[in-house]
Amino acid sequence: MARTQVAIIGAGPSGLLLSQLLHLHGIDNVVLERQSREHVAGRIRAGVLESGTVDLLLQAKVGERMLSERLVHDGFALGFAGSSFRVDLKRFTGGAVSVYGQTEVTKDLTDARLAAGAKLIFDAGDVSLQGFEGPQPTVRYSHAGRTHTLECDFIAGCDGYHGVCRRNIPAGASQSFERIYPFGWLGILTDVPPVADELIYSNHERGFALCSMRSPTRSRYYLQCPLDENLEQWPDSRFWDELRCRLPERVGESLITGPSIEKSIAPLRSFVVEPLKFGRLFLVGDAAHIVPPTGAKGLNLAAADVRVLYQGLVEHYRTGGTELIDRYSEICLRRIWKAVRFSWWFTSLTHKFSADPFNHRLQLAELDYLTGSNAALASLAENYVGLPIEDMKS
Ligand code: RFL
Ligand code: PHB
Repeated sequence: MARTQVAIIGAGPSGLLLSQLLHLHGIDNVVLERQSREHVAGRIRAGVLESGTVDLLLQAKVGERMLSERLVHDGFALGFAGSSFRVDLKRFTGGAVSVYGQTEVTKDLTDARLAAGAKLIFDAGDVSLQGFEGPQPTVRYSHAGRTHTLECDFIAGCDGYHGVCRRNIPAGASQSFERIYPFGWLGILTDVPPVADELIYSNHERGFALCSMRSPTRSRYYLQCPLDENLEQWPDSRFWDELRCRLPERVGESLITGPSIEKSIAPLRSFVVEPLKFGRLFLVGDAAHIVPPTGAKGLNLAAADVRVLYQGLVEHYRTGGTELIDRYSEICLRRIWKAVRFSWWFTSLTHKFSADPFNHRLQLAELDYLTGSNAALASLAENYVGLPIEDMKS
């Protein structure tokens, strides 16, 4: 039977980053991923990194390409009532965010792990967990037609919202909180220059739109759409017409269009499970919580969980202490709920929830208040760039 110190389920950003940080601290780990390497590399998701996430990637020694290719944004725009208002992140926080795709983060981490000879097993099927309530957990999985058992000290459930780890926590030992939004995001990726130098979050009576980017020549655009929509209903020409219509006129006029190279629909949800630790099983990232993408918090929250867990495990293997790993759930949940609140609020402010014009008027009033109040803008900016990293000592 094989043995490792930490068995990590899932090779998304949470699992790969945890694996890399543990490795740099001499802690042996194995990563089991259900999908192929190509599948994981092809997923287009997040685009905005908080500076705390950037720092953690640097600590993990995977930041070199990010530092040279990222776009540093010290502001973004809110579009509403036909015009556009710039939120000056630097003025209100002294900080900024980095635009660098999750695809690139995952690639940098995968390359680093494989170069270091990591035990990173793609196409691992039928992962199941045993014994994590006691001192000696095991993980079973199938790979290349054979069944394997891995003995370990701890299991990190980094397997996303649809993974198996969370479902292993016995009923009654955890509580989950969920809000499903009555719409999704239709996203396209396209090799045309972005419509503006910074992101634009646009509230429109036909629904929300977001202009984002991956580089000076690659744009990422999103439209709020009904949940039951399918991609065939959205040829590129319809997407561009609808996007142009939902942007402030001056912005829409300068939109450069081109063929999409990826198109997908994602549902929106808020979800939290409590606690995040059960015996020797830890839930990390999307396995434990989901936020709607409006605040760009999902990947950043996953990185924040990883920071707490790897430090706790390093402390444990150095001193035998369990103080930090015992408080993993409590420390992470404080940040998680604040991000859940912010993402819910930003979604509520910018999306169309009903045909009732009363709701739209309330949103416009709030946007008018927000953009006229330094206190409200400071609060938005502070949350957007990322709240301070938790003090783990108190
Ligand atoms: P992931 O990325 O879902 O990775 C989980 C991995 O586990 C594997 N897996 C299994 N492996 C083994 N056995 C099993 N039984 C398994 N079941 C699943 C999966 O194949 C996968 O490889 O979770 P992780 O690592 O926690 O990372 C979380 C982030 O991916 C997510 O929070 C972000 O993408 C959310 N998000 C954004 N976050 C940001 O911080 N900034 C953004 O700008 C941002 N934009 C977005 C987003 C998410 C979006 N979608 C598609 C929901 C934009 C969108 C459209
Ligand atoms: C993205 O570029 O994919 C992106 C940017 C900002 C968000 C969500 C997604 O809030």
